[in-house]
This record gives sequence, structure tokens and C-alpha cells, in this order.
Amino acid sequence: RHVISRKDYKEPDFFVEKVELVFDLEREVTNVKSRLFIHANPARGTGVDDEVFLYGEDMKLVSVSINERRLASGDFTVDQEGLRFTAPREAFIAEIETQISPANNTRLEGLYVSQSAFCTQCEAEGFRRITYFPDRPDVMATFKVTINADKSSCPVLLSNGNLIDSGDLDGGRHFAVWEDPFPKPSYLFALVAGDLACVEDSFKTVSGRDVALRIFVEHGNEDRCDFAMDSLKRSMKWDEEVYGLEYDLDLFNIVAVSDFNMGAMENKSLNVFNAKYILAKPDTATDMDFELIESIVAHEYFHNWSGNRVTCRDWFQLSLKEGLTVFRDQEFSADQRSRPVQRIKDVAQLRARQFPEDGGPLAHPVRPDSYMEINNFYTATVYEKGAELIRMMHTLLGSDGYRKGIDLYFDRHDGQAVTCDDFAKAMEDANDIDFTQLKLWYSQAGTPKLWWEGDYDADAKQYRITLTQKTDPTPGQGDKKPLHMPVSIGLLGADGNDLAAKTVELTQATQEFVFDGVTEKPVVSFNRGFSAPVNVMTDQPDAELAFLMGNDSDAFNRWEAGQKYATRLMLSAISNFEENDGNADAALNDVAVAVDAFIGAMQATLLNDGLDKAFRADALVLPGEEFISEQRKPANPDAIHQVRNALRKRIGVALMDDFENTYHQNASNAAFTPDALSAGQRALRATALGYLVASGETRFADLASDQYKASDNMTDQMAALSVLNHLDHPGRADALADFETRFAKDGVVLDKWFALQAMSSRDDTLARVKDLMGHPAFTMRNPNKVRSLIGAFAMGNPRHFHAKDGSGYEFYTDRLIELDDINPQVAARLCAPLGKWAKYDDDRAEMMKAALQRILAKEDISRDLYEIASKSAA
Ligand code: BAL
Ligand code: ZN
Repeated sequence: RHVISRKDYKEPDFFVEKVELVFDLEREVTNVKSRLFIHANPARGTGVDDEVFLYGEDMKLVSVSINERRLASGDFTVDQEGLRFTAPREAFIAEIETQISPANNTRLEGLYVSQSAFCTQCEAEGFRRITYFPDRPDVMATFKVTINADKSSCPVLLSNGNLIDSGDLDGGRHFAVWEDPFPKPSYLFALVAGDLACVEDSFKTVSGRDVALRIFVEHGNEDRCDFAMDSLKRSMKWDEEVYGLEYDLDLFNIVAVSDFNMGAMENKSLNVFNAKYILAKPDTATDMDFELIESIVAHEYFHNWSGNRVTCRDWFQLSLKEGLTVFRDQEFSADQRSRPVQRIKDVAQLRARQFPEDGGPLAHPVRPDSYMEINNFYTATVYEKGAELIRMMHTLLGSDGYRKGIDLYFDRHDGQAVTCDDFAKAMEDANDIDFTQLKLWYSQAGTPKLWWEGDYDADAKQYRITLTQKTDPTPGQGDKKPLHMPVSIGLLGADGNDLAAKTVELTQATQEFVFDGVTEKPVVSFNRGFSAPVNVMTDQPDAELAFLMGNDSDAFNRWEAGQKYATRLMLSAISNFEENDGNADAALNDVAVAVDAFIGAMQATLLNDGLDKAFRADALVLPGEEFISEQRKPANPDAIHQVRNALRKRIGVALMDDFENTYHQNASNAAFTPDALSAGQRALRATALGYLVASGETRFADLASDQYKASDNMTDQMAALSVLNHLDHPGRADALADFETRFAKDGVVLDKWFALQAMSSRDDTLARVKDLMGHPAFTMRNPNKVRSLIGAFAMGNPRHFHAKDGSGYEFYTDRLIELDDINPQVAARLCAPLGKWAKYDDDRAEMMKAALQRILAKEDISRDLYEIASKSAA
């Protein structure tokens, strides 16, 4: 299999200055004519041959002409990878005609049909499925696009840039011509055509230009666009205020489609979104959906600068735009909502998705060194760890220094395709600082481990703290160097106030730091705000964790102390469970003192009205089963599931009165608004309901059932349904039936219904998931459906996925093999759970490895799935 290496990067031999495309849209056969204005790269040197290579896949080539002379079949070669011909001496025009079939494009890369609309997805390498082209991000061209289509089925015709012409044609057809003045790589090309409704608004930029904002959706969904539109306007304003970046065209379009491999795509001035991340109104979307919409709309908008105006030289630099843009959207959300709660969510996500990736067979650096299929590198490492890297730069430089670096980066590189090194260089030059060691975060995979040891000298009033770091080997990277990282440390006195606090810069394997003027022996609040994205290895006594839970001025570390405490408790209880023949109650009794103290600390958090409700809701959630399974080897999914539930039950019983009060006090009669404050109130109430139901008293399951029936918003309904989901209570079946009837024709909402059932811990879950595959709304061709039912089963139901008899693996493997023929990108993405075999006992590990071998034995396996399965099996 062909491996592409970063070190082999070469500049393109030929550039394309301008592209003119003419699409004759038909579902079965679309004709594409392209005119490419090509010139040789002056830097390519002499003596190189004049062969032009244009990538192209899965197309019928109709004709090729050079400077209006049609090439005979002997004048070019075409194979599965692309088209080759000899270039004339001077700059020239190539005209290429191809035919593609949007209706048969199940991979959803290139031009395809979603519901009744035509749409495109070209990142990373989809453009080569539309026409032959130097489909690489360092070839940037201006695009002029003519779209011809049937007027009644496709009244809306969209592409990037400005609409410069439109009109009617014979035979009931019409056309539109779009021109994008900004040179861009082909991955940012987009086309949409269909019968879509449009919601319109406008934004006045800081320099006074009016930008028309339009969101296109399927008819009937017009009333679900308000929040996305509002998020877009807030994003545009925020980028002006915080980054000094103004939008650069007079219109900005968003289209929501039902069939989409990713969350959304930042095509220049024509963002295409998975409908799930646009459509929302109170009775269809939860608070979490609103939050995601806000951050994804912002993310795609922010790409207009960090990604589009300055793009990646090659795909190894993907984090150049993704890490930076994730950091930007995280900070936007922090400014719109609660900063500490945002940080908690971001870190929880990093630990749930990126840390396991970094510690498993698919570990790779933020800037990968090689790949077989670039689609497989849209990972938590490139995105979220990449964002942590930018965050560390921000911490080390401070806001002003960071902004100076950003300004220099955009000044220097506007209109260019650049590298992560170019980004770091701008940061360094603007601040006269050396990031050589910090840049190891780009190249070195694996989550560093960090230990600390403190020593208090009462006479000198000094606290010395020694930090030690180590990164374990990852596939292909044996020796790891010490990294440069900012570590924020606070020292708390007995009254809970800070005696001292500072951010130290760790650069050595072991290094000592001194705090002066420390008047008493402190309790250490380590790595505040998760300033370094590492695994902190040092354990603190239970009493110190409880103290930090109640007193730390850093809200993130209050939460962190609770998570550590709960994790430690559960890990001890799980070991007890394994020793005492599987009695979860007895397992908890063995650590009863610690359990009681922990519950006391939880109670203090629950009742502390000085704390944000959203924060309290997060702080009361125990670490998830997947997170716990990452903390021990072998992971024991049954034990983890039972112990976690038993602990939840204990908390529910012990704090029943408090939870009941919380539940009732936080009821609201006000109309639903998706703001952070109201969402926090609902989240706290939902947490209370969850613990009440966990207590095992039937009256609380009745309460959940009543809540489902009485509420008028999806957040409260889902809160009720998610707790009923695991029970035998009749309210479960009633609520699920009601949900199915109400949203039978509503794909985005019905996905919640599929996912709930796939994640149920009930014994009949696998049988139910198999039945649901035959549901009229389910199809393997829609990625959201696949992720909701199949993906949620593997990723959200460890107990059933890892069933001892292997039934979960067998079902899942069949689905991946089936999916690979339809949509390899999604199949590969879903393969990762099987790669975690090394974390499990021998029996499970053997079954998971056998599943991977079965996948690898598939005839015609895609490059996408092959790469993930083969690396996972190694
Ligand atoms: N560029 C792919 C989708 C995103 O990260 O915005
Ligand atoms: Zn992005």
C-alpha cells in the first residue's frame, strides 16, 4: 500500500492560475467542462520533464484539449490515479471534459446527491472526483463556475464567491455564474443546487460593509435557523473584536444537508453543513445541540481566515488550520458562555477522545509524518491536541504577545499555503522568542506523563516543587524528548485562599521551581486550567482532593479534584469487585469511608449556590465508563459498569433530599431560551433527576416519565428519556413510541431516538439494534444514521459492545465490512473501537484482533479502512 511521507514534499511542477468550470447537472450523468490556465513553476529547475499530472478518480474522461487542440488518445494517458500529458513550452490552457454520476456517489466525496439537492464535499481530496486537477492545497486558483440545471427541481444554484450572471435556458433549464476573486485550493470549492428554502439576514462589518447572510435548508425547516444565524453574526463580530479579522466578501452562504461525512465544511463563502449542526428550535434540539451549533458555525466561519485566506501547504500541515481554528472556536464559546465550564468540556473531550488515540495503535503527531489516506487524519490529535498546542503558545506569550504573533502571521502569509513551522515562526518573530522546543509538540506523539513532588520549608517560607516528565514510546517513535510546557500552580492555605500562584515553564526532564513567601504548608492545586495537556500522575490524599473540590479558586481544578477522587474510588472498588465475585455493593463497602467523604464533598458542591449551575452539573457527573476503562488494564467493562452504577445509586440514596429539592427548585415555567444560564439550570435539574432515578425508587422513574410528557422542550424530554432508557419502566416504551411518532419524518431528530436505544444498558439492546437496522428511516447510506445506531453502539455502550460472548464485535464487524463498500471514510472512522484490544482481557483481545483480521481479509477493502484496520491490528 502506498504511504505518503511528509519528507517527500515537493513544490508542484505546474500551477493553475484560473479555473473555469461548467456543470451540466443531472443526477445520473453530470457533464463537467473545465478550462485550466496553467503555467510551470519557475522554481522547478531545468532538465525536468514536462509531464503534467492531474489527479482524477472515478470519472469518465470525454476529451482533453491543449490550447484548443484536441489531444489524440496517444497524446495522453489516463489511469486510476489521474491524467498525464506533455506540457507545451509556454503557459497554456487545458480544456477537459468529464462525466460523473452524483446519484451513484455513495462515498459523499466530490459531487453527490443529498435528498433532492446536489452538493459537494472536496476536502481533502474530493475535487479529483469532479474533474482532473492538481488537487493539492498548494495550488491556488481563482474559480469561475457556471451551473446549468433544471429550473424546477434546482431553483437554487450556488458556488463560491459572487454571483455575476444568471438566466434562463431552453428546455426548462437555467444557469448561474459564480466568480470567487480569492485564489483558493480546490478543496475549498463548493457547489450546491436544489430546491431549498432560504433564511436571510445581514451583518455590518467593522468598516461598514453590509454582508448578506443566507442559510439554505430543506423546505419546512426555515423556523430552525434562527440560532445558527445568530451564532454566525456573533462569530463575525467576535473575530473582528478579538482577532481584528473582517469578512471579505459581500455575501456568506450556509447550506444544511442531510447526508454529510463531516460536521461541516468551510468552503469559501459557501459553508456546507451537516443539517444536525444548523437546525434547532426548542422542541427539536437540546441545549447541547445549541452549544454545538454555536461552536461549529463559529469554527467554519473562523476558517475564512485561518484556513482559507491562509491555507495549508500540504495535508501534513492540517493542524495549521484545524488546531488554530479549534482554539479560536473554544475561546469564542468561552466568551459567549462560562469560561471554566467551557474548559471543563474541552478537557473532558480531549481526555475521552484524544488521550486514548495518543496511547493506542493509531497514535500520531499533531503534524503527522506519513499517511496512506488523509481522510483518516481528521483526528482528535490534529484538531484537539493541535488546539492545546496553540493554547500553550497563548499561555506562554500572554494575550498581547499572542495577538502580535497572529497579526504577523496573517500579514506575512495572506494568500499563501504555508506550514506549521511558518505559523510558529510568526509567533517567534513577533515576540522575539524561541519556540524550538515547544515545536516538539508538533512532531512528538503520545501524551506526556507528569509527576510532581513538593517540599515545604517553614523557616524559609519556601515551597519547592519538583516536576518530572516522561512520554512513553508510540508506534514508530521510540525515544521521546522532554517537552516545553506551561504549568500553572496554585498553593492554597488552610482557609482555602491562594498563598501563591504562578505559571512555571517546564523544559527539562526534571526541574525544580521555588515559591517564596509561603506562610504555611499549602495544598497544591496543580496544572490549573489544564495549562499543560498531560496526564498528571501524582496522587493527592483524599482529604486534599475534597479540600480542592470545595475551595480551589481555579474552577477547572475544583472539577478536576472531584474527577480524580471519583476515579480513584471507582478503581479501588473495581478491584474489590473482581476479588469478591462481582458484588458491586460489597466492593463499595470495602471503601465505605472514602465513599462517604466523597459524597460529602459532592453534597457541598451541589448545595454551593455561589457556583454556576452549569459547573455544578458537570462537577456532579462521575467519570464515564470509557474514561475509567482507559485507567486500568485489563479494562473490565462489566465491573466498570456495575461499580459506576452502584456508586451512582449510593449518591442518589444519600443525597436524595438534596436532589429532590434541587429538582423542584430548578423547574421553570419561562419560555425556553438556549442561553448558558438557563441551560445550566436545566443541566443541574437533569443531573438531579439522574441521581434520583439511580437511587432505584420507582417514584422517580415515574417522575422522569411525567417530565417527558409534561415538557415542551427537547432538553428536558431527552433528560427524562435518557434515564428511562435503561429501565424496564413502562414510561420508557411510551416515551420512545411517542418520540418515534412525532419525529418519524424528521431525520435529524430521529437520530437521537436511534442513538438512545443503541446506548441502552438493557439486556435486549443488541437484538433491538439489529431490528432497528430494518426501520424505514434507517439506511447505511446516511452517515448520521450509521453513527447514531452503529457508532453509538460501539462508542456509547461499552457493556454490550464488549459482551463476553463476542456478539457485539461480530455484529459491528459485519457492519463495517458492509459500510466499506458504501462509504469508506465513515467505515474507517468507525473502526477505531476495535483497535483498543490491548486494553482488554485475553479473550476479548483475541476476538477484537480476529475482527480486525476479518476486516483486513475483505476483498477490495478501501485504502481508508485498510489503513485503520492494519495499524490497529499491529
Ligand atoms: N475542514 C473540515 C471541517 C472542519 O474542520 O471545519
Ligand atoms: Zn475545521
